[in-house]
Amino acid sequence: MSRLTKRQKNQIHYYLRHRTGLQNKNRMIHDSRAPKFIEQHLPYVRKVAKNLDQLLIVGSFVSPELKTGLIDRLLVLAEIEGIESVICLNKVDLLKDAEEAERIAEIYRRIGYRVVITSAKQGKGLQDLLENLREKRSALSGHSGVGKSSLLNALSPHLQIRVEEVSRSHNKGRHATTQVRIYNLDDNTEVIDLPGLKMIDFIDIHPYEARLYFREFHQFADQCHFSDCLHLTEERCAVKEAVNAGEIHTLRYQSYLNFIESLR
Ligand SMILES: Nc1nc2c(ncn2[C@@H]2O[C@H](COP(=O)(O)OP(=O)(O)OP(=O)(O)O)[C@@H](O)[C@H]2O)c(=O)[nH]1
Ligand SMILES: [Mg+2]
Ligand SMILES: [Zn+2]
Repeated sequence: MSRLTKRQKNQIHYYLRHRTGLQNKNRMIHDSRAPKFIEQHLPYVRKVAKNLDQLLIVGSFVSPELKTGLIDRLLVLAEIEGIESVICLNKVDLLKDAEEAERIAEIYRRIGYRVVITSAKQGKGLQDLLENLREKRSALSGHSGVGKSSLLNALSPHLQIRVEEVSRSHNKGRHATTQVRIYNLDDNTEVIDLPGLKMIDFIDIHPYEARLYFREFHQFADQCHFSDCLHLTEERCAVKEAVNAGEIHTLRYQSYLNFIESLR
C-alpha cells in the first residue's frame, strides 16, 4: 500500500471516531507561538482538563480589546473535550457604550452559551459569575491581561494572586500568571487560574469534524445540497444562506472560516 497523505490519515481518523463513537478526549492544543513557560505547562493543563467540569472563557473590553476569535476557539476546545463553557466579558467599566457588552453577549446566548458580564474593578457581575462557578471545577482561560486573576481576587480577596497592568504601548497583558494553580472558592468550588494564551492551535482535527463544533450550524447543515458540505464555496449551502439572512452571526461564521483555514 502506498503511503497515506496527512489528509487521508485525518479522514480515516475522523471516520473511525465517528463511525465507532470513539472520542479521543486528549486531542488538545499545541500553542506554537506561546512563551516557553506555557508550553512547559501544557502537559499539566491537559491533565487537569480531563477532570474539568467547565472552561471559563474570559475576554475583556478595551484593554486588551475583545477578540471573539479566541473565544470561539476556546468554545471549540470545550466542545471537543465535552465540557461546559461559560463566557465572561470583563472590564465592562471601560466601555463607553454599555450596550456593546449586551450585543456581544447576545451573539452567544442566542446559541445556548452562558455569558456573564463583569467588572473585577467595580465588583460588577461577581454574584452572577460565582453562581456559574459554584460546585464545579472550572479553568479560566483567555488572553493575558483580560483579568482572569483579578476576577478570582475579586471573588475571594484573601487569594491575593499577582496581577500586572496591561502594557500601554501594546495594549496587551504581560503574562503575570506563569503557573497553573488551583484555588478553592469554597469546599466544593475549585477554580484553576491559567497563564494567558496567545492562540490555540488544534492538531489532528479534520475539517469535516470541525463543522460539528459550531453548534448553531447544525440545524441548517442538514439542508445543504451536498451532504459533505463544508459551508465554504459550495452551491446551495444552507449555512451560508443563514449567514446572509442574519440567522448565523457573521463573526461566528468568520471564526469558522479562520478555523477551517488554520487546519489546512
Ligand atoms: N478597568 C479594569 N481593569 C481590570 C479589570 N479586571 C482586571 N483589570 C486590570 O487588568 C490588568 C490585568 O489583570 P490580570 O488579572 O493580571 O489579568 P490576567 O488575565 O490574569 O493576565 P495573565 O495572568 O497575564 O494571563 C490589571 O492591571 C488589573 O487591575 C476590570 O474589570 N476593569
Ligand atoms: Mg493571571
Ligand atoms: Zn453548507
